Parts: sequence; C-alpha cells; structure tokens
Amino acid sequence: MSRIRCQPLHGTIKFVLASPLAIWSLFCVNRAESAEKPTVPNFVFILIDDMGWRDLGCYGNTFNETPHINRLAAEGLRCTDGYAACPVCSPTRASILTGRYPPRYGITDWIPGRKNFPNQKLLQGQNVLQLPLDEVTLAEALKPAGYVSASIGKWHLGGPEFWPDKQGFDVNVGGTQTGSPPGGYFKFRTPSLQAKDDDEYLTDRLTDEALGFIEKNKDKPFFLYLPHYTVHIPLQAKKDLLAKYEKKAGAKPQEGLCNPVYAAMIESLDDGVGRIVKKLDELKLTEKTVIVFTSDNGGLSVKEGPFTPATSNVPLRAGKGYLYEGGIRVPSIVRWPGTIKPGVSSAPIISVDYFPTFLELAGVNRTRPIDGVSLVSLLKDRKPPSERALFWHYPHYPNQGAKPGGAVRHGDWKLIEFFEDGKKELYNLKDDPGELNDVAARLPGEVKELHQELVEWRKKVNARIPGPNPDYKDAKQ
Ligand SMILES: [Ca+2]
Repeated sequence: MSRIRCQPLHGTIKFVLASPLAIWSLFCVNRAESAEKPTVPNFVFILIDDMGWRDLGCYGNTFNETPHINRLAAEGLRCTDGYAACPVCSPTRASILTGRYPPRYGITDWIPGRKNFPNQKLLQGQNVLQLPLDEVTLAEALKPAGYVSASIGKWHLGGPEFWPDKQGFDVNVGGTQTGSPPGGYFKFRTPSLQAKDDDEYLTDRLTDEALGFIEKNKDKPFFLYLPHYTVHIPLQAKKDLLAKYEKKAGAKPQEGLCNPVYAAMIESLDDGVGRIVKKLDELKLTEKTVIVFTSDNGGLSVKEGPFTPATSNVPLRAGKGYLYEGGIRVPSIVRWPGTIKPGVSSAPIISVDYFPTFLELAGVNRTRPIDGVSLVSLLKDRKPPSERALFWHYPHYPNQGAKPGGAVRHGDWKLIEFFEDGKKELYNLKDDPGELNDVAARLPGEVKELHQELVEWRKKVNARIPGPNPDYKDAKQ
C-alpha cells in the first residue's frame, strides 16, 4: 500500500474516525484499480478504393491537392513501402479484416471476377465469392474488448448473408456485394444508404455518416472502418471542383498525369479526411484515436471507361491488376498524436499487418493463426518487424491486361513468377524501384532461393496455380 499514492481525504474526516482503516483501504484500492485500468485507443481505418501510390501530395503528386491527408502524414508515420495483399479489391479487403493472406480463404480475385475466355492460356483458379463466416474479422476480435464497430462504405465481400452486420459490425452503412458505387457517386442507392437529393455526393455522405458514428460513440472505444467507394470508376466529380482542376490543368503543364475528374474526386475525399480530424479535435479524441489511411490496390493506369486512365503510378511500374509495384504498393499512413512520433519509414509492411497491430493496441489476444505481424514497435519506437518475406498470389486475368502470377519481396529483392510460361523476373527495389531492369538471368541463385520461398509459402496457405485451359485457342494459330 505504501507505493500507492492516496489523495488527502478532505471532508471525509468523520468517516475516517468511524472506521479509518476500512475506508482508507477502500479508497486506496479504488484509486489503484482506476490507475491500472488500461485505456484502449479508438481506430479509424480509412480505406480508399484504387488510390495509387503517387496520388497524394505527401507522396510526391504535384497536381492533386491533398492538404488534410498531407497533414495526417506530417503528424504520423508515412510508410514509403506499404503494400496491399492483392492488386485488386476484394482480396485486400479480406486481408485487412482478417490479418490472413487471401489464398487461405480463397478470395483471390475481385468478386465475382472475370469468367474464363478461350484466349486465356490458363483456367483461372476458383474465386470464393464471400468472406466465410468462420473467418474472424477485426470487428469480431475487438468486440470482447468493448468496441463498437461500424462499416461505412464499400464492402464487396459477399451477398446479404455476408454483409458487415453478419461479420461482427454493429453498423453497416452502404456496404453491399458490389464493388463500384451503387448507382454512381450521385443518386446512389443501397438498402442502407440512399442519396437525399440529386446533388448529394457519395463521398461527402459517407463522411457525414462517419461523423455521426464518431459523435454517437465518443464515450466508448470504437472501430470505424471507412472504406470509401472513391476513387474507383466510374469517375464522377462535383462540378465546382471539376471546374477548378480543369482550369488548373489548362493553366500550365504539370509533372505526370493530370486528370481533373480524378483530382476533383480526391479533393472531396481529402475534405472528408479534414472533417474527421476536426471532429476528433472537437471531441478531444485526437490523442485517443489511431487513424490509418491506405488503399486496397494501386492506381488504375490503363484505359477502362470514361476519363481513364485514372492516374499514373510512375515512377512505379504498371498499376491496378499487376504484380509490379504500381499494382500493389499503396499510400500507407498511421497517425496517433502523442504516441506515434511523426516521420517516414521505408520498412516493408502489408495489409495483413493491421489486424495484429490493432489487437495488440486494444489488448486483445489472437484466437487463431494469422499471417500479419504487429507494427506496434515500428509505430512507437521505429523498430521494424524482424526480417520476413511478403507474398502475393494472383492466379487470374484482370480487366487491366496482366497475366496470372505470384510474387515475393524479401529485403530489397522481388521475384515475380508468371504462371503461363513459368518465367521469373527479379528486381532490386532499392536500386530499381521502377522494375525496369530484370536481373534474373544474371542472378540464378537469388531467383532459385526466392522462388523456393514462394513455393513453400503457397503450400502453407493452400495457394493453387491454375492449370491449362482446355478451350484455349491461340489467336496466332
Ligand atoms: Ca480496388
């Protein structure tokens, strides 16, 4: 008891005289319990759809204006080598929510994915069309620690029986089986979210809904999963912002691709991030709240509908759908004022890492094996996770033109294997982040070692390589 500090008992002298020891003990125990009660942070996970690594000012973009997201980065840890577990939507989303790599539950493509065509050499692997209910989501894992959870925005992990409310979330606003905005960014319509009028913009509305959830749950630990539909196609922006960026694009040449519609969409998103930060400030929750900002895959860098290509990921190679860096390396920012020292980290991290990170911060024990590692030491002490390899498995033909393959990054080395012909490419990402110089032929030892690592990982997670397509017709024949 001597180590416990007790405040003077002003005004309680009569009770102390009546039973001094009993009351003194009770008071001290209560104080000690209160001091030891762990405080857990709130989590706000802002997930952008198809945002490229180079789309933000804080990642070097000179056309798009993102002051509020830049501020998040300046006040938190900005990771230069943050990855999505897949170059398309659904698998990465499932990996964030479970901490497990996509082949483990079979969602290896966007849902439902493309069908097989005779011009495809391989028969694509079967894609599971919903996140199985026996997977443990972040919402389910955090619930016993007293968290209230909301999914506000895009779900894209199965039909009504697999929507967020069936996966541990207390609230689902706007989440369905679809991957693009239901009805568009204007006149959107889902069972849980409808546009109030013809001018209401989906990104703004999701922010409004997020603010309402924060306000309502300000006194308890909350997990706000905010997967925006933006900046996925169809590209649609608010008129005033579009006019601003059209004028800007015409005024003088900018570095890289300048896409006024896309830039205007990003400004609406950035404005929403600013409103969330302001709300947390107003409610005095800033130092109690971890904000993560990231994307589910790289930016769309090929023609796919009006106003596309949406963006360019240069200096990274290719974009959404590809296993090159442009398809999988994404903006990755974590802010927690007072706990995370501001700075920049080049430690490779991947979307499966958020699950164990949140659990550790919430003081929750894991109940099943997962693939991610906790980033708490990286966030608090700049101590990167111990050496490990990161893996990708994409046995599909996406809409963007890539071929089925797998990849592994270990240290600065990255190997990509193409399943059609077994070709392997090797890059040193430190010297060659743009993956322009394939050094596989020069370094067969490194190729063999990395490939072996990839093969062993595939066995571990039950990842299957697609077989020959019996209907294949070579267009050249
Ligand atoms: Ca996506």
